[in-house]
Amino acid sequence: MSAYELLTVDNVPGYLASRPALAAFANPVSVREIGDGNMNIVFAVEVEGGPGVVLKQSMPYVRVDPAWPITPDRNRIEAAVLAEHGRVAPGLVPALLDVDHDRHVVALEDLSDHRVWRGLLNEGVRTDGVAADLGRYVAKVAFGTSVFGLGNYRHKAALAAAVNPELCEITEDLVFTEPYIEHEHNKILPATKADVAAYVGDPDVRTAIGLAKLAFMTRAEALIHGDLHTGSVLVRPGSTRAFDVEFAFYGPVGFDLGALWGNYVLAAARGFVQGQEEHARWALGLAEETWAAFETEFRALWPERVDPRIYGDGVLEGYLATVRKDAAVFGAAKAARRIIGFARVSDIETLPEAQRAVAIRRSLRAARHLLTAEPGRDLFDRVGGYLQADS
Ligand code: SR1
Ligand code: MG
Repeated sequence: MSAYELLTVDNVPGYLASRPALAAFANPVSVREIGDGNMNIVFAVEVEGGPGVVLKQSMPYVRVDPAWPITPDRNRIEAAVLAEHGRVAPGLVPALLDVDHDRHVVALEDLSDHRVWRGLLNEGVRTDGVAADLGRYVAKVAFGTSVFGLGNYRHKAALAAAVNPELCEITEDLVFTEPYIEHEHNKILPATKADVAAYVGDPDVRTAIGLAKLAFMTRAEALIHGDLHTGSVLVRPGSTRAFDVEFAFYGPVGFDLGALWGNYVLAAARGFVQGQEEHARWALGLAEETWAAFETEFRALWPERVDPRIYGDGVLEGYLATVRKDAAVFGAAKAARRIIGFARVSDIETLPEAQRAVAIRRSLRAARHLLTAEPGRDLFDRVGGYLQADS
């Protein structure tokens, strides 16, 4: 890989002037580094009298750990997936304004009037409609990029084009392996040592996680987002955008729903330990809200499937049941990795230590339930019970 220049606040104006598609932004009134994710650098560019632009650049390493090499090609994947998700789910991902394959930069529409959803959830803000928007987003992607929406040849071509082994390996390691072994990435509070040991040592948990990892690695259903936690969602009233699609690949649809479910569980765990019961209950209720919107949208798209000869209505029912079971299992895996392994979340990490320990203990019990229970309509009632009880 040849070396390339990284963007800085100082060189962004010159960079903008060098890109024909971005010339309108070449005289910014401000350039700010706003990236707070784990992987990339991000700049917000403000211009006089109109919307600005966001530049996101991938380095050949992980932003939060420069000793960890990783392909900057993730930026090409992000651009391709944004285009495809924008086609099947218009208005639910940021618009792509430019792609620079030499310097691994994507230019995205200015969404500075939006906020990252996780921050709002942490503040106890109620954001009506977002969970349902995301259910629709997952359904449109699940149908539109699948065999059902594309047919056999287009599905295979899309699958081949979206192979993303390095980013998938991060998920395979961080979500499905490291929390379940001794690993330097794991960080465990003294007060939760026994709880973590009970969770990761439970044979039923280990089997469910192993099978989930196999499903993640082999079940190429749709071009999923791949990292759809609440920090990957920008919101303002009336607008929801899923961003940061660099982990996208052809995988199981339940992984995206599970990512949301797992993060709703953590948001609710935070609310309950802080005594914000109403907010916590509302946060946990988002799980069925996302599911209902997903199911309704997927059912609405079903009549448009390319090949109804053998993909009859029984297949629809069976597939939806599979996706719901997957979402529960992946949701557990996604919640547990954030409280045992690398890449923690502010919902839990910003709690005082005593509350953090309680939230972790309860979340692990909730995760075990998600991993092992039948995912009936009472699934989150039971999860809510675990999030409020200490034994
Ligand atoms: C190297 S840190 C990787 C994590 O950050 C991203 O947000 C993903 O969640 C990934 O697991
Ligand atoms: Mg991200």
